Amino acid sequence: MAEKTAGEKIGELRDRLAKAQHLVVLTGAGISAESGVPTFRGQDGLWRQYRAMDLATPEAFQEDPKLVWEFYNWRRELLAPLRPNPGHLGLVELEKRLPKFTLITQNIDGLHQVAGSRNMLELHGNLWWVRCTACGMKEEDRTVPLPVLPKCRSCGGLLRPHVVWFGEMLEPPVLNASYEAIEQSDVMLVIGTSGTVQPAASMGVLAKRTGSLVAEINLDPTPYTDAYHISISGKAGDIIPQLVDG
Ligand code: BV8
Ligand code: ZN
Repeated sequence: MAEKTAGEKIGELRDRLAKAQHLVVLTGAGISAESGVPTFRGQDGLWRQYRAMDLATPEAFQEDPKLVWEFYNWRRELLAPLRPNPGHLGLVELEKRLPKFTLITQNIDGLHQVAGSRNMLELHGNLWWVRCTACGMKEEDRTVPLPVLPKCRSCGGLLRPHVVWFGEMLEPPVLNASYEAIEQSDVMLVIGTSGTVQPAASMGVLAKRTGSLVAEINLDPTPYTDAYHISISGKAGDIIPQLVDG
């Protein structure tokens, strides 16, 4: 049978979404690319001569907190002026129209919140939040740049970015809520993620196993593309608005 055109696949998915009872959406760096946020693994995923993966670890912070904070301050300065794009906004529209909607994001850029998404889970934390390494106090702080080694205002301890580093556990309540939503969903969209970081990467196939229709939207194929029911190749900012019925 001839491969369906992107237009046919978009039409089919739009019709299915219009009837969805509980839509779950997993997003990755690709949905923020059109807002100007460098993706994690794209060529722009580098900083000075470091790879983001080498700095986003507890070991790197232990070894050189100043360097790691310079990396995060660089990202905060880069992201501060950036705005949501039609992809983020299309998800806000879908959330308004559907009986139940859960957004699970790997992104730490906070653009989904700015766009107006409500029911959302941040698997990997948020770049605009800090957490005290001594007393655990956590709060949003959009100061740009933060002092190089920011201190907790209640105990004076060293602050760290409130993000999940490689090798760190995701927060159990966030992970459990994600699995619950996935099991209850009847449709799941997997948007702009390369499917390389666990446990997020396996969430699409979990949804499929628990009976959801799973569709991927990505510029490129990913290791999970063949496992999904529908895979649409293209830009999130172009495709998502076409999925909002009428
Ligand atoms: C955990 C916050 C378990 C920080 C992030 C070996 C050694 C060590 C660890 C591991 C290992 N093997 C597996 C692991 C586990 C590790 C992991 O998966 N590593 C991989 C890389 C091998 N995972 C972890 O460590 C996780 N924790 O497993 O703990 C555990 C158990 C017991 C005890 C202790 C621990 C924690 C993972 C969280 C890491 N933190 N971010 C920060 O950002 O500074 S992850 C980071 O990658 C970002 O959050 C990002 O979102 C995420 C995933 O990347 P993507 O979002 O997919 O982005 P990417 O650039 O890769 O892809 C972009 C995609 O978009 C591409 O496909 C592209 O084609 C597409 N695209 C581009 N433009 C567009 C587009 N699509 C549509 N439209 C466009 N316009
Ligand atoms: Zn403190």
